[in-house]
Amino acid sequence: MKAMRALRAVALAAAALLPWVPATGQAQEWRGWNIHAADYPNGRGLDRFGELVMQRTNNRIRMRTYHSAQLGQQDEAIQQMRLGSIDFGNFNLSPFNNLAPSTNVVTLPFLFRNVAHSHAAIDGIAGAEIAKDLEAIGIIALAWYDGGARSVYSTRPIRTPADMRGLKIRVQTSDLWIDLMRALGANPTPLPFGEVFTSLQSGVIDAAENNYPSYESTRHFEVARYYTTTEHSNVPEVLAVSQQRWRRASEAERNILRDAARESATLQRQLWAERERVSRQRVEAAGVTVIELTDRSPWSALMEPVYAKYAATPRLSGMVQAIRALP
Ligand code: GTR
Repeated sequence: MKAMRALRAVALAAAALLPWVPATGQAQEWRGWNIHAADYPNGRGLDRFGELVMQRTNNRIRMRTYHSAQLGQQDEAIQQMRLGSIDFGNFNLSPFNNLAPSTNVVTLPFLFRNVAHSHAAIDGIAGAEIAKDLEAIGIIALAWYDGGARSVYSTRPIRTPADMRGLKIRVQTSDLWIDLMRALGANPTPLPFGEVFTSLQSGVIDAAENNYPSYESTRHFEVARYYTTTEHSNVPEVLAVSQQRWRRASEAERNILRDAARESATLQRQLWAERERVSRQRVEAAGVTVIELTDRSPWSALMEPVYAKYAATPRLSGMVQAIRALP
């Protein structure tokens, strides 16, 4: 009897410890989050990441990505990653703005000169700082996806900053985004991505802002027929795993995860460039009016307060300077 009880106690103690034991031999199931459809460049990147990890761990880590926001909207998914109930995912960096200070820097309007400049920043100095801030909130950044140039789209034509006055525009959940739109005279409303279509349709909002692929894949273009190439932000995206999983991974598994993430980012970036072209063609073919801006200086001139507020500390203003100094 005594022996049995002792055995049971040992078994219970072992079971309590189980989640913390590096599971070298036994298979694990990892759940991945994706806001977009499976055939979107980011969905293809995540699926590649999963395949590579499964192959290289001989299926010891089984990766399953839930596409199309099946596991919830972005802000919830970030919380779930922090708690460890979602194991990996691809996130835009703006929903981290209120949680991880350095992500504000790469959200700042008109910071990047072009795509190559944004890649140089996020693959270098900016990425290193952001990875530190994300780790502090329980998220391990492994690679950076292209987030594309974001522009304003609306139910009415927008040609100058004056046209933004009073415009009810959807933004991501981020104080920076609220201040950015206020600096343009607009009336920003934070809403989940999945609610933008119906909110445009019902008139809760008049406008939103995103890159061509998101504007097209969500069919927002059917209800907001004017796309103005403000290209006001080029905020990158992260491919990340939860710290809970990371802590338990062996060094060999971490290397596999890092390499697979980088390879998936290379694929995502290639597919991204192509998808931007295709999405633009699709919305134009569907009769959208694209308003091309050639001079964005009247827009960027209004952004001073946003820089003053969100790049205020020496660390963040130093990042801005270092990014600007990149060739
Ligand atoms: C997309 C991005 C999503 C999400 C969305 C949004 O460009 O890929 O992760 O952030 O924008 O505006 O909510």
